Amino acid sequence: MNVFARLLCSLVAVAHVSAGGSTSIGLYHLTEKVVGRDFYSHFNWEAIEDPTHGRVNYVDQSTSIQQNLTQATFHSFILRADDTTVLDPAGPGRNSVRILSKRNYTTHVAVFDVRHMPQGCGTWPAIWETQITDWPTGGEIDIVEGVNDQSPNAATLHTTEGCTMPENRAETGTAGQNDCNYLVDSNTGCTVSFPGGLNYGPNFNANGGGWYAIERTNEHISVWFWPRNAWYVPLEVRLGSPLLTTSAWGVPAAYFPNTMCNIAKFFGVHHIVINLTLCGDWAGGAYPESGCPSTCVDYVNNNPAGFSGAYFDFASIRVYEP
Ligand SMILES: *[C@@H]1O[C@H](CO)[C@@H](O)[C@H](O)[C@H]1NC(C)=O
Ligand SMILES: *[C@@H]1O[C@H](CO)[C@@H](O)[C@H](O)[C@H]1NC(C)=O
Ligand SMILES: CC(=O)N[C@H]1CO[C@H](CO)[C@@H](O)[C@@H]1O
Repeated sequence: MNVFARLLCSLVAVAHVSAGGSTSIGLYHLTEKVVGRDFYSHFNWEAIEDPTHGRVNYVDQSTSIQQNLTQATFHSFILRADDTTVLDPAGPGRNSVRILSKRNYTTHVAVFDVRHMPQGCGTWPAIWETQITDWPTGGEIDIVEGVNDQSPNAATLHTTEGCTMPENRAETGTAGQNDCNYLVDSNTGCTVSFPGGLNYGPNFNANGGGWYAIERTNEHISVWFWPRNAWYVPLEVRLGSPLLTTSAWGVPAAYFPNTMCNIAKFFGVHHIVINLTLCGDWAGGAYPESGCPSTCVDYVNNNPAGFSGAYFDFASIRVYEP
């Protein structure tokens, strides 16, 4: 039996146990696989005003293709900021891309196989999920997010009032604020910093990236990260298996249980969003302490070459549903 067949057998065995016995060993099926050119049909390009006031100009799909801001091959999808243009300070910001999944999800697992993430002063990349309308009603789940190359990655929930996280919970990361209410401390959210040095920015990239995974159910929201060369990457994740359970994935980096937060109430029908903004509320606000030169907006305007590493390279996104 090859490794795949063995894996399927063990998953089927788990499914039988769960059907006969206790409730929550969820079995998920692959319902969406996004590789290379699939990104063009599975996502909408959002040429919108940056809601976080960044020094960016989000372009539409044809512009992004024409300017090489997105590029697809059989096994890769690149999404980048412009790295050739010196900007007119009075004109629009640096061209970049924000994409929104056409499909929507409630209970699901999503696995993001990322080879490279945007790096450089002023960058604020994010992979996240939200309801399209009425934010913060419907909630927001940030899976990958950071600014100005500052490690580590943080996973964060943002909600309306009434969703908080217990002090002690089963996660390997370090919790910051535990109130997810967007009105507390200027929308800090309930946030968890990931352990280890390979989950964000230049070190993530130098290591060949890795996998981020989210599981959302009505009982909990969990986020994991595995560096590219880690021995403990679950086989289903490494192989992109058509079936999986998260039961053997170990303690997540970030764990958000429903004990003090009615997840079904605070989180709506979500879409995946991938965006790359520059400066703005967070990256701009944190810029002076980042060790980066000049001011954020001046740096973005005048240093196109500083953005040559400001790109995502996705090997795949796989979404699984019950
Ligand atoms: C886009 O990339 C192609 C192939 O690498 C190149 O020939 C072309 O000049 C690039 N276009 C722009 C606008 O950079
Ligand atoms: C979610 O997607 C389904 C299937 O495409 C669609 O019928 C439904 O209207 C969507 N729901 C929301 C809230 O966007
Ligand atoms: C400009 C833009 O789309 N910004 C969004 C990028 O991602 C974060 C999530 O971490 C959102 O909060 C921003 O609104």
